[in-house]
Amino acid sequence: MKIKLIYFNFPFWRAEISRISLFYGNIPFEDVRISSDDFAHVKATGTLPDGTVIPTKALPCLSVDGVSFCQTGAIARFCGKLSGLYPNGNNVNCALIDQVIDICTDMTNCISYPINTEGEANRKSFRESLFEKDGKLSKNLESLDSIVERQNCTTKDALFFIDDNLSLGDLAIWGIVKWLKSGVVDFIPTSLIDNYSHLNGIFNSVSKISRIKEWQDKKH
Ligand SMILES: N[C@@H](CCC(=O)N[C@@H](CS)C(=O)NCC(=O)O)C(=O)O
Repeated sequence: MKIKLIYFNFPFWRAEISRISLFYGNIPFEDVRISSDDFAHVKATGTLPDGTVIPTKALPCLSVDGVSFCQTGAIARFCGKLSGLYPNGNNVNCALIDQVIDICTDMTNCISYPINTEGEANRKSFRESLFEKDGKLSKNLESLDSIVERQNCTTKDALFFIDDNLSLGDLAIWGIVKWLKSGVVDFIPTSLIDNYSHLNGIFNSVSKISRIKEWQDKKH
């Protein structure tokens, strides 16, 4: 099977969940990182300059033996099935993981500036509204934190979302927490995520895994 994972050259969770899943599972893949010129070509034609189809003209995109598909969740599940990080046969655990990926997607979408939000002051007040008491980001973080808490893993040494084992659910949470801690999201304080102890528990457990450290040493 010839797998190409196409994204930009940065470690955002939408791509990292699948890149790391394949790396963790020792599944060979081409880690394609495109330039802004290549992305302009995608926007204009729906393909990369080498002809690879990008069906939604947005990334990530996975090409498997010449068949391309987009959407973070679909790609992550495909990669997770290959690498053993998405359950095979336990539909409840699959749905629990899907729920996490969908919340991470909602969170990512809610942070994007709405059309016509121009100027520093408007952008600042938009982003600040997200983490007020009932702001969209706060609500998503609270939901995710309580979902992890309900999984009842908090007394274990290492905190993983499903059955004491690493899964796509952990990689999604790790990626989102890393992003919010990194300071790259304008007007969202990096300390915000400190309020969510269960999410930090997962983040710390995943960060300690040697294969994850190896990936970061190589690629970040
Ligand atoms: N629904 C898609 C959204 C993908 C998306 O918005 N990707 C961003 C990069 S993180 C992108 O390609 N933005 C450029 C654009 O849409 O023009 C998913 O879940 O993967």
